[in-house]
Amino acid sequence: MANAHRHDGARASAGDLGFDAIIIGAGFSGLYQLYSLRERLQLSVRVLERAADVGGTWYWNRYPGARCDSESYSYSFSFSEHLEQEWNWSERYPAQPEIMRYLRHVAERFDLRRDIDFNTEVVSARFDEGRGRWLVTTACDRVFSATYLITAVGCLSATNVPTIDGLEDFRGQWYHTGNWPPAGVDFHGRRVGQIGTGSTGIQAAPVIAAQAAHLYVFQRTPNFSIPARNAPLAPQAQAEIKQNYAEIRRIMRQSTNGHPFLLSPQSALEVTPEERRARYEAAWQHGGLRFRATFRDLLTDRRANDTAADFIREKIRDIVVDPAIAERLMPRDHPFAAKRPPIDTDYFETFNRDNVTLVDLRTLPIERITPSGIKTAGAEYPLDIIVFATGFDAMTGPLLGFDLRGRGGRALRDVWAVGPKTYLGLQIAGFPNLFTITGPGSPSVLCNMPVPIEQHVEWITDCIGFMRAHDLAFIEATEDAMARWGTEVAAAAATLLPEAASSWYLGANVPGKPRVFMPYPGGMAHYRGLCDQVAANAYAGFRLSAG
Ligand code: N01
Repeated sequence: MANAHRHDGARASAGDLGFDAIIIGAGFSGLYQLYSLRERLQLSVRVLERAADVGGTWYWNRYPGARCDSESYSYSFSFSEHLEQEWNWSERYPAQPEIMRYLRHVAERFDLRRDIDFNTEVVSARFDEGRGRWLVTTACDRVFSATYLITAVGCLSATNVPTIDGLEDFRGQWYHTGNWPPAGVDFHGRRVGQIGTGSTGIQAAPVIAAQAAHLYVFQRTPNFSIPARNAPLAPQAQAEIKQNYAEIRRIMRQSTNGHPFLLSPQSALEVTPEERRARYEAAWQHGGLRFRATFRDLLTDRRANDTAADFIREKIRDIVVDPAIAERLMPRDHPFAAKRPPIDTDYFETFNRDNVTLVDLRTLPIERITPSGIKTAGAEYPLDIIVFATGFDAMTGPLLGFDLRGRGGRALRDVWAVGPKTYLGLQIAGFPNLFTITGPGSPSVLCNMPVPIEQHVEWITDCIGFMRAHDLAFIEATEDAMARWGTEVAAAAATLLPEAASSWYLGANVPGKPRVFMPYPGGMAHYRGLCDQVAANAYAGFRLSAG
């Protein structure tokens, strides 16, 4: 507790541990926010983290095949040139253990651990109007107080285990991919049922199939997927990346999604069919999320999108030997990339294996889980292990997972009863001095995550620096600004994105969750410009007061 009471101690009461800032979460965002507030503003900061180590989502998502879909060198911090130059990524896409090594390295290199409490789950945070401070309580009844509360809880950290009758009677083991046992799971000789074919399921299935006696993939919605084409990063490639980092980062900051490539300026409809096919083929061979950038209008024009969707369906038909299985794997109910597009290593190929069965839940849904397996409307599948690759209560789930209360004791759960409302995804009216890193209403999950994370952390740090320089005690989004921003997010979503009816972007994957398009789809570069303008304009849309 070396830093306790260093600054705001006088305002902390005897019964709590007082800091300038409390950060909840020690993933990418919590680590960088800690570093920024401590090193740039010399604040006293405490990070509260429920896991036993740093890592955030990567700590929990240890499932077989877990690997980042962003290219490794771009899925990294840009704030330290030394860090960039000293760290070597071994593969094109980093696997979960490598990302954990990286984040541990960051924590040690910048001496961050001394300000983090691990195994510390926040159960409530409320704004004490009398003292003008946040009071944060943990599961072990420790109470912290702080001037600023910053949530760094991630967008995909609240797991979604669907309610299926009979799960409690299942005699085998079951796991959710987002809360995977640290010791791993041995699938050898086991009959495994995997529910879910999102990015996670698409990564996990080939790895599980390689070990299991038999894998049953329970698919409700077929998904588009592009080959990742993962490979080791040769020393020469690593050296080139390091030499060109400044330029790579420049492109990432200019891009729509924070990736190291730009969207093509051309429409899919303005080239000949031969040219279009050649472009898609080249992107397919190159692999990865870049496929989505082949033409500028894949997310805005249904006819353009159809050309990409047709191409991918054709590939599925080519790869999967049994035409009936291929047909069942072909997505037809949503445009390509309207749901977050997965990238894969041998996903469609997996269905050519003798020990893999595709169970199509669209025609014969799951009826219940029995003591010995899963029963659909068509058959009963005997299983030893069930893997839930069923995703997350995304974006709002992590913020509503503890009792968060602002002015007048108003609970965030009530304020967001019909869907999340924020200003810029950074603040909520009625919750002074609370900042939500990559909150709903910011580009967040539509991007290569370290980019929106760094942008938010730097904006928040500048904002707090401004407040302290001008003797301002409180900052709070106005209701007006929040309403205007909500309208702007909805307007920017007027693309093909909301057409994916079951998408977690809309909250549609969690029964009863309000259907609101949650991330801001206006582009990362554009959003950064808006945030900069707001700051330059003395934080227009926020109410700043001296207390
Ligand atoms: O979750 P998802 P995810 N019965 O919600 C199915 C990021 N990520 O964990 O589509 C049967 O996408 C559901 O079916 P449907 C990435 O942003 C990143 O895969 O709702 N099925 C769907 O198939 C990603 O988008 C990386 O009909 C049920 C699946 O479960 C996000 O995390 C890797 C069901 C859930 O798919 C979430 O991906 C992995 C039920 N009751 C993930 N309930 C990297 O970059 C749900 N499903 C490494």
